[in-house]
Amino acid sequence: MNECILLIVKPDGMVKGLAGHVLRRFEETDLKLVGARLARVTRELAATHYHHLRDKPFFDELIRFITGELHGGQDTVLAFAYTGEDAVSKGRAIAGATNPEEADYRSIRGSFGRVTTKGVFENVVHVSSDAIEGEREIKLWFSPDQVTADLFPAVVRDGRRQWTDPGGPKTRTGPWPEEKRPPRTRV
Ligand code: IDP
Ligand code: MG
Repeated sequence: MNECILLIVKPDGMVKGLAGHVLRRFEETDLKLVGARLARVTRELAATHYHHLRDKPFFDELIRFITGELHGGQDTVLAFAYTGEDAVSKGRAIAGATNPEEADYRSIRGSFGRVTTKGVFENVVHVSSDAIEGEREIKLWFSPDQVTADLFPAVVRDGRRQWTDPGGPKTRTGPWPEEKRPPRTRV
Protein backbone atom coordinates (compact mmCIF):
# COMPACT_ATOMS: atom_id res chain seq x y z
CA MET A 1 0.00 0.00 0.00
CA ASN A 2 1.30 3.48 -0.81
CA GLU A 3 1.80 5.44 2.42
CA CYS A 4 3.27 8.74 3.62
CA ILE A 5 5.41 9.13 6.73
CA LEU A 6 7.04 11.92 8.66
CA LEU A 7 10.62 11.32 9.79
CA ILE A 8 12.12 13.64 12.42
CA VAL A 9 15.70 13.71 13.66
CA LYS A 10 14.93 14.58 17.29
CA PRO A 11 17.10 17.00 19.36
CA ASP A 12 19.25 14.16 20.77
CA GLY A 13 19.96 12.97 17.21
CA MET A 14 20.78 16.53 16.13
CA VAL A 15 23.29 17.21 18.95
CA LYS A 16 24.87 13.78 18.57
CA GLY A 17 25.54 14.43 14.88
CA LEU A 18 23.29 11.63 13.65
CA ALA A 19 21.33 13.49 10.96
CA GLY A 20 23.58 12.27 8.15
CA HIS A 21 23.44 8.69 9.41
CA VAL A 22 19.63 8.75 9.63
CA LEU A 23 19.30 10.19 6.14
CA ARG A 24 21.72 7.57 4.78
CA ARG A 25 19.66 4.73 6.25
CA PHE A 26 16.51 6.07 4.61
CA GLU A 27 18.35 6.60 1.32
CA GLU A 28 18.96 2.86 1.28
CA THR A 29 15.21 2.23 0.96
CA ASP A 30 13.10 2.74 -2.16
CA LEU A 31 11.05 5.43 -0.40
CA LYS A 32 10.74 8.76 -2.19
CA LEU A 33 11.82 11.89 -0.36
CA VAL A 34 9.16 14.55 -1.00
CA GLY A 35 9.86 17.11 1.75
CA ALA A 36 12.75 18.31 3.92
CA ARG A 37 12.95 21.21 6.33
CA LEU A 38 14.79 22.48 9.37
CA ALA A 39 11.95 23.17 11.78
CA ARG A 40 11.85 25.09 15.03
CA VAL A 41 9.92 23.09 17.61
CA THR A 42 7.72 25.36 19.70
CA ARG A 43 5.83 24.01 22.70
CA GLU A 44 2.59 24.38 20.74
CA LEU A 45 3.87 22.34 17.79
CA ALA A 46 5.23 19.73 20.20
CA ALA A 47 1.96 19.44 22.10
CA THR A 48 -0.04 19.12 18.89
CA HIS A 49 2.35 16.55 17.47
CA TYR A 50 2.22 14.45 20.67
CA HIS A 51 -1.47 15.17 21.25
CA HIS A 52 -2.18 11.42 21.70
CA LEU A 53 0.15 11.24 24.72
CA ARG A 54 -1.18 14.28 26.60
CA ASP A 55 -2.47 12.20 29.53
CA LYS A 56 0.76 10.24 30.05
CA PRO A 57 2.88 10.90 33.15
CA PHE A 58 5.94 11.54 30.98
CA PHE A 59 4.20 14.11 28.74
CA ASP A 60 5.82 17.24 30.23
CA GLU A 61 9.28 15.68 30.06
CA LEU A 62 8.56 14.57 26.48
CA ILE A 63 7.69 18.16 25.51
CA ARG A 64 10.91 19.39 27.17
CA PHE A 65 12.79 16.73 25.18
CA ILE A 66 11.34 17.42 21.74
CA THR A 67 11.62 21.22 22.12
CA GLY A 68 15.34 20.79 22.82
CA GLU A 69 15.28 21.92 26.45
CA LEU A 70 17.13 18.79 27.52
CA HIS A 71 19.78 19.19 24.81
CA GLY A 72 21.27 22.62 25.31
CA GLY A 73 18.38 24.47 23.70
CA GLN A 74 18.59 22.54 20.42
CA ASP A 75 15.24 23.93 19.30
CA THR A 76 15.50 22.87 15.67
CA VAL A 77 15.00 19.41 14.24
CA LEU A 78 15.20 18.05 10.72
CA ALA A 79 11.85 16.90 9.37
CA PHE A 80 11.45 14.75 6.26
CA ALA A 81 8.39 13.54 4.37
CA TYR A 82 8.60 10.22 2.54
CA THR A 83 6.14 8.36 0.39
CA GLY A 84 6.17 4.86 -1.01
CA GLU A 85 5.06 1.27 -0.77
CA ASP A 86 4.71 0.19 2.90
CA ALA A 87 6.50 3.34 4.07
CA VAL A 88 5.33 2.86 7.67
CA SER A 89 6.75 -0.63 8.16
CA LYS A 90 9.96 0.19 6.27
CA GLY A 91 10.52 3.39 8.26
CA ARG A 92 9.64 1.83 11.61
CA ALA A 93 12.03 -1.08 10.96
CA ILE A 94 14.93 1.34 10.44
CA ALA A 95 13.92 3.32 13.56
CA GLY A 96 13.44 0.33 15.86
CA ALA A 97 11.12 -0.10 18.84
CA THR A 98 9.98 2.96 20.83
CA ASN A 99 11.95 1.88 23.93
CA PRO A 100 15.65 1.96 22.91
CA GLU A 101 16.38 -0.84 25.38
CA GLU A 102 13.95 -3.09 23.53
CA ALA A 103 14.91 -1.97 20.03
CA ASP A 104 16.91 -4.22 17.73
CA TYR A 105 20.54 -3.19 18.29
CA ARG A 106 21.00 -2.69 14.53
CA SER A 107 18.17 -0.15 14.39
CA ILE A 108 18.79 3.57 14.91
CA ARG A 109 17.06 3.63 18.30
CA GLY A 110 18.79 0.41 19.41
CA SER A 111 22.20 1.73 18.37
CA PHE A 112 21.99 5.33 19.57
CA GLY A 113 18.98 5.77 21.90
CA ARG A 114 18.91 5.73 25.67
CA VAL A 115 16.45 5.82 28.54
CA THR A 116 17.13 8.75 30.87
CA THR A 117 16.99 8.44 34.65
CA LYS A 118 13.81 10.56 34.48
CA GLY A 119 12.29 7.86 32.29
CA VAL A 120 12.15 9.62 28.93
CA PHE A 121 12.98 7.52 25.91
CA GLU A 122 15.59 9.59 24.03
CA ASN A 123 15.21 7.64 20.84
CA VAL A 124 16.85 9.80 18.16
CA VAL A 125 14.09 9.67 15.54
CA HIS A 126 10.37 9.97 15.09
CA VAL A 127 8.67 7.89 12.39
CA SER A 128 4.88 7.97 11.89
CA SER A 129 3.21 4.98 13.47
CA ASP A 130 0.62 4.43 10.71
CA ALA A 131 -0.66 6.01 7.51
CA ILE A 132 -3.33 8.07 9.29
CA GLU A 133 -0.75 9.58 11.60
CA GLY A 134 1.57 10.04 8.63
CA GLU A 135 -1.01 12.24 6.93
CA ARG A 136 -1.84 14.20 10.08
CA GLU A 137 1.84 14.78 10.88
CA ILE A 138 2.96 15.77 7.37
CA LYS A 139 0.09 18.29 7.26
CA LEU A 140 1.23 19.64 10.63
CA TRP A 141 4.93 20.01 9.74
CA PHE A 142 4.71 20.92 6.04
CA SER A 143 2.59 23.25 3.96
CA PRO A 144 1.50 22.04 0.49
CA ASP A 145 4.21 24.20 -1.11
CA GLN A 146 6.90 22.57 1.02
CA VAL A 147 6.36 19.10 -0.45
CA THR A 148 7.20 18.20 -4.01
CA ALA A 149 4.28 15.83 -4.66
CA ASP A 150 0.51 16.26 -4.46
CA LEU A 151 0.21 14.11 -1.34
CA PHE A 152 -3.17 15.38 -0.08
CA PRO A 153 -5.86 17.76 -1.35
CA ALA A 154 -4.95 21.44 -1.03
CA VAL A 155 -6.83 24.69 -1.64
CA VAL A 156 -5.92 28.35 -1.99
CA ARG A 157 -7.20 30.09 1.11
CA ASP A 158 -6.21 33.61 2.26
CA GLY A 159 -4.04 33.89 -0.84
CA ARG A 160 -1.88 30.82 -0.18
CA ARG A 161 -2.07 27.11 -0.69
CA GLN A 162 -3.17 25.23 2.44
CA TRP A 163 -4.27 21.69 3.20
CA THR A 164 -7.98 21.32 2.56
CA ASP A 165 -8.42 19.45 5.84
CA PRO A 166 -5.46 20.48 8.04
CA GLY A 167 -6.02 17.87 10.70
CA GLY A 168 -6.41 15.01 8.28
CA PRO A 169 -8.53 12.07 9.29
CA LYS A 170 -9.23 11.86 13.01
CA THR A 171 -6.72 9.78 14.90
CA ARG A 172 -7.80 6.66 16.70
CA THR A 173 -6.51 8.09 19.97
CA GLY A 174 -8.90 11.01 20.15
CA PRO A 175 -10.47 13.83 18.19
CA TRP A 176 -8.35 16.53 16.66
CA PRO A 177 -8.46 19.40 19.17
CA GLU A 178 -10.94 21.94 17.84
CA GLU A 179 -8.90 24.93 19.06
CA LYS A 180 -5.95 23.94 16.87
CA ARG A 181 -7.90 24.34 13.65
CA PRO A 182 -7.23 27.62 11.87
CA PRO A 183 -10.46 29.61 11.60
CA ARG A 184 -12.30 29.08 8.33
CA THR A 185 -12.67 32.29 6.41
CA ARG A 186 -15.61 32.89 4.17
CA VAL A 187 -14.80 33.87 0.62
P1 IDP B 1 6.75 6.09 18.65
O1 IDP B 1 7.62 7.32 18.65
O2 IDP B 1 7.56 4.83 18.55
O3 IDP B 1 5.63 6.15 17.63
P2 IDP B 1 4.82 6.85 20.70
O4 IDP B 1 4.05 5.91 21.58
O5 IDP B 1 4.08 7.58 19.63
O6 IDP B 1 6.04 6.01 20.08
O7 IDP B 1 5.54 7.88 21.65
C1 IDP B 1 6.11 9.07 21.17
C2 IDP B 1 7.41 9.33 21.90
O8 IDP B 1 7.16 9.50 23.30
C3 IDP B 1 8.42 8.17 21.85
O9 IDP B 1 9.17 8.14 20.66
C4 IDP B 1 9.26 8.44 23.07
O10 IDP B 1 10.22 9.48 22.84
C5 IDP B 1 8.22 8.93 24.06
N1 IDP B 1 7.64 7.83 24.85
C6 IDP B 1 6.67 6.98 24.48
N2 IDP B 1 6.38 6.09 25.45
C7 IDP B 1 7.22 6.40 26.46
C8 IDP B 1 7.39 5.83 27.79
O11 IDP B 1 6.71 4.87 28.21
N3 IDP B 1 8.34 6.42 28.56
C9 IDP B 1 9.08 7.48 28.14
N4 IDP B 1 8.95 8.03 26.92
C10 IDP B 1 8.02 7.51 26.10
MG1 MG C 1 4.02 7.48 17.52
